[in-house]
Amino acid sequence: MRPSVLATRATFPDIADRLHPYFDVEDNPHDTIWSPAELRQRLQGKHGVMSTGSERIDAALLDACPQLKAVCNVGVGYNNVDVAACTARGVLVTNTPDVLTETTADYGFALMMATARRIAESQDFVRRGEWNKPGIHDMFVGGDVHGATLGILGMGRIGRAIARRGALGFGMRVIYHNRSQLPAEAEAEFGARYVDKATLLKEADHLVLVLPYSPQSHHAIGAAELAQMKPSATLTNIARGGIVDDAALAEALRAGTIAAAGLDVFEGEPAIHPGLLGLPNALLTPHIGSASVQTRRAMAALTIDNLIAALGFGPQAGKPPTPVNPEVLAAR
Ligand code: 8YV
Repeated sequence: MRPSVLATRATFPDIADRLHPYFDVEDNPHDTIWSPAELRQRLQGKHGVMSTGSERIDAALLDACPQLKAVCNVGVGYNNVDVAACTARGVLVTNTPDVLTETTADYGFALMMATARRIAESQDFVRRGEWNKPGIHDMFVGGDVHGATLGILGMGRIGRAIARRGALGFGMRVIYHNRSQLPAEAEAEFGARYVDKATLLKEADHLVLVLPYSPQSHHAIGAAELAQMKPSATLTNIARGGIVDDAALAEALRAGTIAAAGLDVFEGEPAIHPGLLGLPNALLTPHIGSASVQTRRAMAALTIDNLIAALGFGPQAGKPPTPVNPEVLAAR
C-alpha cells in the first residue's frame, strides 16, 4: 500500500506533482481553511502532512492520527507545531529556513522604509482626492532611514540580512539584542553593536522585530517597552503575531508614544485588533514577508523534498534537508 499525505493549503501544482510518484495525495485546491475537527478527520490514515502556519499541530491531534510520521511545515517559523509532542511520538518536523532569508529581509526593509516615510498613508490621501495643493513643510514628513539607528530584536539569519541592508546600503548604525551575541567577525560585517534590550528600545530610530515566537517572546513588546522608545521611532514586525501586544501598540500609536508601525503579522491573524485598523500611522499587510514567486516556490519545493525524504523515498531518503527535530531520525 502506498503511503498517503495531506497538503493542507493550495500550492504550486507543478511542484506538488513531485509527490505523486511516491504517495496518494489529498490536497486542498480551493484553499479552504479547515477547522481543527476537519483537519483531524482529513489526517486520518495519513503518513505525512505538508502544513502551514494556519494549522495547529498539537499532542491531541497527533494522538488522533497515530500513522502520522512527518510534519513538513511551509515556513521557517514552526510555532504552530508542538515539536516536543512530535518528538515524543517519533514524528519528524521540518521547516524551510534559508530559502526565504533574503526575500523576507527585503520585505522587512521595505516595510520599515514605507513606515518611516509614510508611503501607505500618503497613497491613501492621494486616492481620496485630497491632494489639492503642493505640500512643503507639513505634508507627510517622516523620519529618515539613511544614517538613522536601526535596532534589530532577534539576530538570526533574517535579522543579519536586514542589518546588512541597513549598514551597507543606507549607512545606518546597527544595534541589536538577541539571546546570544554574534561572533566578532559577524558583527564587524555590518558594524553591529550588541546592546541590552533597554538600550535597544531607547536608541533605535527604527526597530525591526525578527525573533521567533515562543512563550518567552510573548508580548516582548508591550506598553512598558513602547514607553521606552523615542516618540519619533518606528516599529516593524515581520516576525510573529503575539510578540507585540497589539492592544498596547494601538494605544501607543494613537497617543503618539511612537511615530508609526509597519506590521505584517498580528495576534490572532487573519483577525486584526480593531484599534489598529483605523490608525493612519499603522501600515498593515497580510503576512506576506516571504511572498515573492521565487521564494514561495522554493519554500514549497523544500517542503516537498523534506516530505519525500522524511517518509523514506527519493534521492535523500531518510535524510530530509531541513529537520527541526533530527533526533527523531537518529532514533529510527
Ligand atoms: C509563511 C512565515 O508565510 O516562514 C515563516 O515563518 O511566517 C512565512 O514565510 C508562513 O509560515 C506560512 O506557513
